[in-house]
Amino acid sequence: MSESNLAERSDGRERLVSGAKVVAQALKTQDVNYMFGIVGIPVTEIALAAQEVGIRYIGMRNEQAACYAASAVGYLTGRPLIVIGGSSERSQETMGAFQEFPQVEACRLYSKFSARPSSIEAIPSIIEKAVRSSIYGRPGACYVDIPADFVNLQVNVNAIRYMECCMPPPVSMAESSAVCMAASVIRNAKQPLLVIGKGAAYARAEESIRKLVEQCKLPFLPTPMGKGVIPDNHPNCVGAARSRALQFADVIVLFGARLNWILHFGLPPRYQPDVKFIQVDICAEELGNNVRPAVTLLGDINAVTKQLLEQFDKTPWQYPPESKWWKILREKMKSNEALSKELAFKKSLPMNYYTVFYHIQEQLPRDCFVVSEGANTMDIGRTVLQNYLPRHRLDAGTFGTMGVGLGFAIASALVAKDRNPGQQVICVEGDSAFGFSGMEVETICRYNLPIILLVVNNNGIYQGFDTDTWKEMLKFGDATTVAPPMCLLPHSHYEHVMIAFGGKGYFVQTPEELQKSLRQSLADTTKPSLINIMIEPQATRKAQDFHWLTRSNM
Ligand SMILES: Cc1ncc(C[n+]2csc(CCOP(=O)(O)OP(=O)(O)O)c2C)c(N)n1
Ligand SMILES: [Mg+2]
Repeated sequence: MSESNLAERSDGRERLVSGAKVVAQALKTQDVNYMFGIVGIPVTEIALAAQEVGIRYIGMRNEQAACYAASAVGYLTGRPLIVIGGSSERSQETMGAFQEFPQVEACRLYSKFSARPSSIEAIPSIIEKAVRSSIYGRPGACYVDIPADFVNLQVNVNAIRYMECCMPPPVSMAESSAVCMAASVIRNAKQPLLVIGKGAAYARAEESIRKLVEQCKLPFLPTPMGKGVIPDNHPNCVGAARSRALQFADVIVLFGARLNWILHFGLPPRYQPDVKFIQVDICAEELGNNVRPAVTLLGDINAVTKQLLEQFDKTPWQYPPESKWWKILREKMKSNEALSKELAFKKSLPMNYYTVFYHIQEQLPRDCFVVSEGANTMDIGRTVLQNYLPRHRLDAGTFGTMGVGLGFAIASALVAKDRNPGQQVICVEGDSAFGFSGMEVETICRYNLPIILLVVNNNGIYQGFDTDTWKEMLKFGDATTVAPPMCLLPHSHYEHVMIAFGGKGYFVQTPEELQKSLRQSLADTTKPSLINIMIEPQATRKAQDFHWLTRSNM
């Protein structure tokens, strides 16, 4: 029966349902619990319908930030990002309809699944496919296109068949001969290292990996978002000797960590030319990428780690704690930590990055979420700020995308509110990074989320000018021709953005002011706050062993 026939029969005898309601109900049935967006024609009704079926709707100020927030909820809850786009009416296609664009084709490049349901009746199955595709295998975003005319079109309720919630992703395990081989390579290692990546965090492999580390007494190194899978203060964590550990290890086991730029592609001079990599990954295409691995273990990281543990249960083995390797790593950690402390304790003003992070770390609640973005701000912050729980650090990650921070913080705060009330979110932003999604401060205030924003303000991107230098510079010409491209307006009062929407704002220039404002912000859980921390505009990170290959200034 054609849709127009069904619509004509809306005479009260038939129970009708709109396309918007079908979308909402189909999402709810697939266990989608949060929706982020901005409404407008034609999608307003979808947001309303979502609220009606019990999905939490969070209105954001920018679609980008909405996507970042939804992707962070996906990381935290295991229900990755499904993008729903309202598109033009089908009958106007190719005619130049309002906002007409080939969205399904455009999204195909960026998503695992991109489709437009052919009818309202097809919506539930397309949404089930999108949700299933997003969580099976390597997780990733999916796109569902909803033509404008579907939103308000009514169809007979009985014509809609909601798909049951898709099954959780099937758990795959590695081939047993490969597991034996991996165990043997580890046993024969002289300078072993485990690298714990974001994949391990997503796979919730914390218990099994910790068991492996402790049972075999192996050193481990977390990647930025692998931090917290095992606490940073665990005695086997060699995070403070990162370059040394990567450079001299002879066997490296990668748990859900890609050999991309963050791990310097697995290539010399950052690694030994004959280093043996053991890759544990959910994604087959990742195995053997950039290097020829000694062993590949394809499967769910938690399940595969348990397989490895079985080997070491059968024939127990420990890496000797008094080895030369441990001595090298411990010495390097000690000297690096001493260097950071020395910088942190410098009394000069304006403060440097290390001083700022040292004081933040002193007060950081152990169970808080730490969100961060920026260049120096994120890189240095990561080395000082500790994570004690898995999936509690969210940063700009592999893509180094600035603008993610506030969306990530909003997502973390919502999940915290639902699962663990009272848990706080600390969002450490460079002043440039903050600017990308700064208007989301209004969103934070509107939903009164327990977020403390810390803007580490050096008046620029990597570096900036102080007020006097800025003024001097302007004597030489118009800012568009003389201002260095990294410079932002000096002495900006970002805290007023928070005050504008009813939150608390602080402007701090000394360690004492920082301590005090942070203490107050942490204590006042009734309001979000923003602390604008002025630092030395020319401050940088300490000298790196491998500066030329550190693409940290994305
Ligand atoms: C979307 C996007 N645009 C631009 C960049 C280039 N970029 C890299 S870091 C950065 C900002 C760094 O400045 P800030 O956040 O103030 O941190 P700082 O290094 O000054 O501490 C920018 C703009 C990027 N990574 N992503
Ligand atoms: Mg900056």
